[in-house]
Amino acid sequence: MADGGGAITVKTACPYCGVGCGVTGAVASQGSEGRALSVTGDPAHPANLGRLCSKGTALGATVGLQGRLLEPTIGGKPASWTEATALVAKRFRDTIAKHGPDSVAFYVSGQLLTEDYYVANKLMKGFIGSGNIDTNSRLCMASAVAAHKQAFGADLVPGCYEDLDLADLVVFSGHNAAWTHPVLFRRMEAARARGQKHVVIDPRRTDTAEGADLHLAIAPQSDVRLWNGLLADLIRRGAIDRDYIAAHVNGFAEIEAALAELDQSPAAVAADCGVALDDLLSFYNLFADNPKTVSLFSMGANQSAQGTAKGLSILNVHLATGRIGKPGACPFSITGQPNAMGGRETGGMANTLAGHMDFAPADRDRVARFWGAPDTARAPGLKAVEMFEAVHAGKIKAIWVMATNPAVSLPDASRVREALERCPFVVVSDCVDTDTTAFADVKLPALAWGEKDGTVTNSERRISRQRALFPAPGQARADWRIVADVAKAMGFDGFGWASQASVFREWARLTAYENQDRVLNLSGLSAITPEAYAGLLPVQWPVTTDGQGTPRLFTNGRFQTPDGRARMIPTRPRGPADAVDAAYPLSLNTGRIRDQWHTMTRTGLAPDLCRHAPEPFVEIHPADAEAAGLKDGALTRVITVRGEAVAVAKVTDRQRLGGVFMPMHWTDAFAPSGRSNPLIAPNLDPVSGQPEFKHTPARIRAYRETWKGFLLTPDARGAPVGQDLVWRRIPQDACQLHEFAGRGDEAQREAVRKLLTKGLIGEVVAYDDAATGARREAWVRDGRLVAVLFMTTTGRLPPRDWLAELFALPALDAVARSSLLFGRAPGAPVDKGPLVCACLKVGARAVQAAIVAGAASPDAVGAVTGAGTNCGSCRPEIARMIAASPAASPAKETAHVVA
Ligand SMILES: Nc1nc2c(c(=O)[nH]1)N[C@H]1C(S)=C(S)[C@@H](COP(=O)(O)OP(=O)(O)OC[C@H]3O[C@@H](n4cnc5c(=O)[nH]c(N)nc54)[C@H](O)[C@@H]3O)O[C@H]1N2
Ligand SMILES: Nc1nc2c(c(=O)[nH]1)N[C@H]1C(S)=C(S)[C@@H](COP(=O)(O)OP(=O)(O)OC[C@H]3O[C@@H](n4cnc5c(=O)[nH]c(N)nc54)[C@H](O)[C@@H]3O)O[C@H]1N2
Ligand code: SF4
Ligand SMILES: [Mo]
Repeated sequence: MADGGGAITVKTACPYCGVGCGVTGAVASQGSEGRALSVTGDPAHPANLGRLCSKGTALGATVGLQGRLLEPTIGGKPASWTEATALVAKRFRDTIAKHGPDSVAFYVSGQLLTEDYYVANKLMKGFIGSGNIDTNSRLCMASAVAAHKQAFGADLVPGCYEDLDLADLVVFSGHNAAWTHPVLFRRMEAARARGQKHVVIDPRRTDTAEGADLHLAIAPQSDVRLWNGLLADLIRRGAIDRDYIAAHVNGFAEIEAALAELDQSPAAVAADCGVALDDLLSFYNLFADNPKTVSLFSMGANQSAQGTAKGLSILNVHLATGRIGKPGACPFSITGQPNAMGGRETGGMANTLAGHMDFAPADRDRVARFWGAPDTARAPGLKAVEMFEAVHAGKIKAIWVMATNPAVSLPDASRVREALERCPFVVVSDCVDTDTTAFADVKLPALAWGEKDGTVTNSERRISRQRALFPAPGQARADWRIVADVAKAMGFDGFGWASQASVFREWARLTAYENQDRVLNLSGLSAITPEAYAGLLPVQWPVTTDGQGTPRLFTNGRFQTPDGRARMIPTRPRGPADAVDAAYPLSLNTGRIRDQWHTMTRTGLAPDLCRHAPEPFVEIHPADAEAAGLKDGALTRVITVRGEAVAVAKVTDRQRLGGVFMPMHWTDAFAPSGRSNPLIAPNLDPVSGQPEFKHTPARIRAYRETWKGFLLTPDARGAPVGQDLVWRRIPQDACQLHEFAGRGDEAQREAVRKLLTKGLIGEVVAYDDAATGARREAWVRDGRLVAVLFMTTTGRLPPRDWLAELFALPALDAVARSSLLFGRAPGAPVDKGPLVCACLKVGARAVQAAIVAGAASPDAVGAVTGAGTNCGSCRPEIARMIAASPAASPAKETAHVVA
């Protein structure tokens, strides 16, 4: 539709987290003028009611075409679609003919649309006849899926977002919602202002924990003990719902017997979980007193070698108290990716077939009949980590990776890279070059957000439309179509859809096909017309009458088991897969930061999203830092049996003693030595196959650089080849900041300097002081700044903001020129500090100044600076800065983290 000003506005959905916010995009320009897009939250979308977080707000900065894959390539050389499709089809066909269907695999992603997922799964499981298609949701949701299936009979999420408004108590289990599901968190903060209580279970004091009524900083991996202890306590108090259990739940006697194997006294549980008895009792009291409880669980629960047990322990408590299927009461596994749910529905996981049907003969035959595919797989395929192990072992000889970056995001990432290197045939569909496309024999250019068109399902089972805002750039194509073309070229029938609407219709028909008792049923959409599909409003499945969704499941106490009753499954606490020891005494935990999305292929394009946490860091408890001789801000080696990374120490008591935390986001493009995943042990939950990303034994040491420096250039540069450096790239508004540090002598410094300055053209101003090891150089051409290089051995470097901003000027003025080598103009402000508010670009220094001037609440700081007034995800941090600030002395956080 076009508004009065002529801009085209389109309603679509955010491509990031599983909240699934509705977005209204207004395209201001496209084509040869470059793309300009402004986005706002869609007030009519039930998931967000108009709100967006910092990442959603910055979507406009990520739609440029720079760096996009715009044509297929074979062996690095441009190819036509006809050639690329024929080659992929031939190599897969030949491999299958020679080695059987299980010698090939697809590794797909929760960032595909439902239509893409459906087509990829139909090709692999239905027509190639192998179960070898798995999704990155294996790293994310697999444990919750397994728990749901065991307890409810199918992968069903009972609740909806409205329950988060209605609950009196919300428990966050391994869930840093303030950063990872910010729009939902704001909604719960509003409920909290009305009296809702929040309990956070997380070894770290996250921003979610900071403002909560109670934070249980449990020992890593002690969740099962905590939840089982809660169940035992509720039984002791008589606070369980015996009528509900009698009518709707099996297995309670077995649970009681299993609980009796251990001392369930609060004192014993508190000791095992490493929390104060009073805190434990506060939690148990809150739980007993508030029937309207929602227990959110996320990666702190799922990403564990006992992830399924953690999920089941939470479900058990809700089943025993009948807190399920009721307004304001449910266990709630929250999804990470925008379409993790769609993948679980269509069969993106190796152990399910499609439409919540598995490999039981009756299910399998039904799906095979529906597809007209007699060769449909009869057994599950390999799960993600096992899949790449099979590639490494040479059992899988051709793999197609779509919409995920396994060279960065899988555990034991160096081994994954080895596997990709060895694999005879690697196909990667992506929108940009990544650490994974570096291994591709064939690269296929996919449509990106803003171009693709189809459906996604969010955490509350709500199906929303993603719609195109821009025409397809270059030769990029929809993922479903790329796969369908390969299927046709392999000689298979049943892939001839004219549009995504017809793919969706077929998918909806499958969910309804011979459906006696499957809750996942889209029969109300199975005859949807292209026009209705185009205008489809957000709706929660099951949808059995046209246009009418289902907010809550299990409202009648019936589950999808043969007897309709839920199953309580006993769980037993145990330690992490690998215990810490004298050599590796710390537990390495990993996860997310507020403003980056996974491997940074999109959020890394938005300078504003790169300034809250500009470079890899490791959070360390003050006592552990002291023991290792590490100061806040020091470059730190984090070492495990598998690998090593270097990150900036953040010394903080928000981290539990004995543990360290690293974000997962950095890649070769941004900080090759700051990647977390080469360190991670590939220990798996035996039931779900999900890796234990939250625990690997580790040790820390000072990096002890002997020199460091930074380079500012308009273009992005990689680390100089052949040098042992810690290298980080941090995008700025008008240039790229490269920070580096080394341990070599003068010869290394000189070698690095030569490599960095090679090819720079312009008038050079330089300053060199052998005594202090200082080297400062600037290049100016036609009055414009071309590059700036600062190096030092003494540890002091000037601030970066002023220099970085000079790259925006069409010409340097005299003051700027004469101040270049000081790194700062007389009277120019020092750095803004890390960006606290990414939405309104407010730095730590401005927030600090407002606090010093008397702003005593996040609202007051917001009134003065604007910080926190858009998405609000920085409000916990502002509150912390207020609390930490004796108004007179500037707090530590204002120091530039890379100084
Ligand atoms: N900003 C941002 N938001 C995102 C994403 C992103 O990349 N960036 N990704 C999206 C995706 S795909 C996902 S899966 C979600 C994940 O969302 P979250 O699960 O909230 O994110 P994480 O930071 O991975 O982990 C959550 C917490 O688990 C804690 N934890 C570690 N070990 C344990 C333990 O043994 N027990 C308990 N109880 N807690 C533990 C960690 O300390 C961490 O604070 O976020 C989604 N949203
Ligand atoms: N250490 C550690 N590792 C982790 C985790 C952790 O907590 N700790 N969390 C895990 C979890 S929960 C997750 S979900 C994974 C995420 O890990 P990944 O899936 O590897 O991360 P992304 O960066 O989201 O990768 C998505 C890729 O798809 C591309 N892309 C985007 N849209 C499209 C599209 O429409 N089509 C195609 N073909 N490509 C597209 C992007 O450019 C990008 O390269 O990481 C896991 N890894
Ligand atoms: S909370 Fe943020 S990242 Fe998640 S869907 Fe909404 S705008 Fe996107
Ligand atoms: Mo995830």
